[in-house]
Amino acid sequence: MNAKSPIAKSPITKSLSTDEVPGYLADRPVLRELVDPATLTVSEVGDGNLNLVFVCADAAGRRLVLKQALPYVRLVGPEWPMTEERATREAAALRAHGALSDNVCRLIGFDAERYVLALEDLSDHEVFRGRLNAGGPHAGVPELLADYVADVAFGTSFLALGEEEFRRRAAAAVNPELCAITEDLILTEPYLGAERNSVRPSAAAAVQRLQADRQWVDAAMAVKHRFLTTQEALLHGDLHTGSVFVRGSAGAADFSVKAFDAEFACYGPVGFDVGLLWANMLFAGVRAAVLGEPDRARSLVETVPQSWERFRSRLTGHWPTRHSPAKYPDSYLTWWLGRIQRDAFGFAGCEIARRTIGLAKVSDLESLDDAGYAAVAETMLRLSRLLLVEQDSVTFEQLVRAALPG
Ligand code: SR1
Ligand code: MG
Repeated sequence: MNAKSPIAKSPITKSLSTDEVPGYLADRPVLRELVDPATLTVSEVGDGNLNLVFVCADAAGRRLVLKQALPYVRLVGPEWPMTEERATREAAALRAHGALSDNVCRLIGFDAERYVLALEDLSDHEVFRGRLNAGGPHAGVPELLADYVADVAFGTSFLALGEEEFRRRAAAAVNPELCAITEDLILTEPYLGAERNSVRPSAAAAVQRLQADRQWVDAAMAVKHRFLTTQEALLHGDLHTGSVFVRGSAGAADFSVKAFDAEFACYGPVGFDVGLLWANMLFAGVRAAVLGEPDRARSLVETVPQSWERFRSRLTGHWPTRHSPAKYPDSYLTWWLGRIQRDAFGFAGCEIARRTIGLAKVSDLESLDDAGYAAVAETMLRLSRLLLVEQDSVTFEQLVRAALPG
């Protein structure tokens, strides 16, 4: 080999095309047992912000999903490069979470060279945000997501693993590039200003007022500090309603709730996952109120206290199984729950700000006409201030009242 021109592996992984997927599966013994590459129909359905997603179905009706990390952020394009190692981190998180909860998409395999995850097909599910925007049922979904967050919060913490194993797992799960997206988009730009921010004219004055409000900005910076300095458990890291598949309704035999898209997974404060979920349920509730559905709005907003009660009870249920009971008295659980609740209020306030002002907005708000947009944005920005500035004292009653004025 010529020392001056070594045969180097291309730094850019080759992206799969729909035409290449059958051949890709045919080369992989485990996967070709699950779907027949010879009779495959493949469609690329990725509508998220980052990746390629292929749904593969064979003539016998068997299905499999492949998700490939692109070397850039799909939402923006190749001018925003992004490590494909995020797929490796997602695979590790899905494996860890799947061992602790049924409410997460099942990982079937992972190709670490091409950054391709093979995932269970959930085509008979729908994205929760889409269902909420269409006025569909939500009962039981936040509760199962609260169970999921509690199960992984406990199961990946030092309380379940013991301190040494916990530190090993936390070190193995570092996800700096994806955390940087969160730190910028959710925890910096809405407050300090950024070119990527945008709102319609009707919300511009309210945003200017907030960005000049030191209490709001400083509270957000304190929340950012929590994200950067806290390692409680292996978070999902992006638990909004667009990261959840649902099928059927609570009580029905086919009811199913599965979190997916875990590439933002990292060790962090448990309140981050709880808070993102709350912020996105509040968007759904405030939207319903503005669209003239007061009962549905109340029911959606009340999922915030209800999911907290479910989370509290589920975490408390795990408590007797902790690794070293003598080292952690019951008072520790009481303190931790209080800390998680305060964190969740703060992160909810930040997620609301980001989804209203920053990059990667939500269809709950963006699909509304100007009058609807103005009304929802106004309430959501008020909620963001309440959750951030009053993070340590706000009650669920006050939050519900603020979300449903009048
Ligand atoms: C550039 S990625 C933008 C957003 O998409 C993901 O779903 C995360 O929420 C991230 O912040
Ligand atoms: Mg996503």
